[in-house]
Amino acid sequence: MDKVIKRALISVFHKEGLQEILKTLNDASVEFVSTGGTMEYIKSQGYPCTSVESITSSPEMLDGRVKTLHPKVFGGILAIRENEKHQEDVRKQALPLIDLVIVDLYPFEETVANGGTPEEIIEKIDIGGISLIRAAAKNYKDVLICASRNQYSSLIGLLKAKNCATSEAERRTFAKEAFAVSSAYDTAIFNYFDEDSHSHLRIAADEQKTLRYGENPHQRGIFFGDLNQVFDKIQGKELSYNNLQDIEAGVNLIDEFTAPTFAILKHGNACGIASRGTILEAYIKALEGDPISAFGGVMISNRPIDEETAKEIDKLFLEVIVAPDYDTEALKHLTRKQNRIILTRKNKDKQHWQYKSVLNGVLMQEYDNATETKADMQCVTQSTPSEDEIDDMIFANKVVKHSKSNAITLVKDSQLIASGVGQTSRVDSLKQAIEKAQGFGFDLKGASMGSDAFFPFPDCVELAAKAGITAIVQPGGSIKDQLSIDKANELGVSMCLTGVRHFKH
Ligand code: 93A
Repeated sequence: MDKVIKRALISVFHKEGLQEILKTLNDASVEFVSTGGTMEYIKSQGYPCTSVESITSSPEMLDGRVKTLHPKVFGGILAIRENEKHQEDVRKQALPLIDLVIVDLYPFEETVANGGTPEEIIEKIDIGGISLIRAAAKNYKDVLICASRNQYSSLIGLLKAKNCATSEAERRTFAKEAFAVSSAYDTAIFNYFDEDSHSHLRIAADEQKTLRYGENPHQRGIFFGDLNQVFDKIQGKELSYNNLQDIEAGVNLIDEFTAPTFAILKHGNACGIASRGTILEAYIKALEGDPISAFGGVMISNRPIDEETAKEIDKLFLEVIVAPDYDTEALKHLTRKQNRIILTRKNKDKQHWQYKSVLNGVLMQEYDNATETKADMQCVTQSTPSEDEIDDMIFANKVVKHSKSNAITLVKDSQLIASGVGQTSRVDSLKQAIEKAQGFGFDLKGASMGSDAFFPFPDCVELAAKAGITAIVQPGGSIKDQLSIDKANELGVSMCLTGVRHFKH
């Protein structure tokens, strides 16, 4: 049933844009309650307005740091209308029920961007406003929240539609937006306080190393940073620009796995990776995934390399090997070729942010630290995956996360049997993967498949089933998810959705 707004609490930093909202509310006889500056503005527009101070019987204090932070205000927002106990408190404490909260927060980000002093910036951390937003959004069953002036036009539309009456679903949508505002606001504050952690860029500038060249010999390349913090180099030629990129991709990938796991990378993508009881078996299975691409690759192990494994690795031409340690006997084999770069990984610490230059600027984002486990595999098909298939789906999902988009991975028995990466269409990635797997003689019957993003059409499911794949993991989230689910049901394939997309470019 729709609820009608009777009282609105308005506390906004930017006053402009409120006129139509005030008129609409006033026409519906809504009472205005407001903080100092906002109240002055409302009155200047010719509307009556109750001050928050008169409700709380407490003056605004500490230069405005405390305006709305009072039980009378928050009680009036948080009280559940249908709860007898709450209503008893409302009566006892004479809480004025508030049905609509409109807030526009102190402009924290703008103050930082405009080069405000530390004092000015700190004063622009809104406390009361953010609490009003969260309280009203929490009690969306009774209260409508408008958490930013960016929402004024949708608010006007909503208020006008039913003469200031709103449904629970409408209030929930505004509550969702409100939490988006409050979380982005706090993230901006976090980023400001976290500023120091970007100082590694400056530190890195002190540790600067000219590389032989960039991605290609005609491009110059420099590395800013201190590799000695990360690796001990046992031997080998200078690390190249491309080696560094592949090693970065490799260590991020291998850190997803706890069982003995070996990965071989080319151009930032795994061409082979497997988990097994021993690192020797893992290496053999990783190589089997694509013995052709492995040539000249970057190899990463999450276990020390023993002599038997080193003997096998030594048969191959490889650029770089990274492992937590090497047995003395193993090194005798590995160091036979002097150019081979052998690194011991000594520090797994990863910075919080990653950077990329674009359009004469720098893009910065947090690393993709989301790793889905069994609990995240939501089965959406009639057919449910076996325990082995679930393990393989988790494995496929981890590898696809570290493969370039669009990416598809095919996994069987904790071994990558093929992937399709860097394609402009997902179905092409799948075709590539199937063709590769079959080309290397793999039987895809019973294989599991991972996809870094949802399927826009059911064609991938159809192709996968035709090739023998029996379990598929993908994030879901397409408006056409159901088409893929229906197709999986029709063809007897199990499908799990994780809800987490893993694009990588
Ligand atoms: O300093 S605050 O965090 N303390 C509060 O109790 C409080 N309540 C609302 N700032 C507070 N506000 C903010 O004041 C609102 O988010 C809004 O941006 C501003 C409106 O103040 P005025 O109506 O006095 O211009």
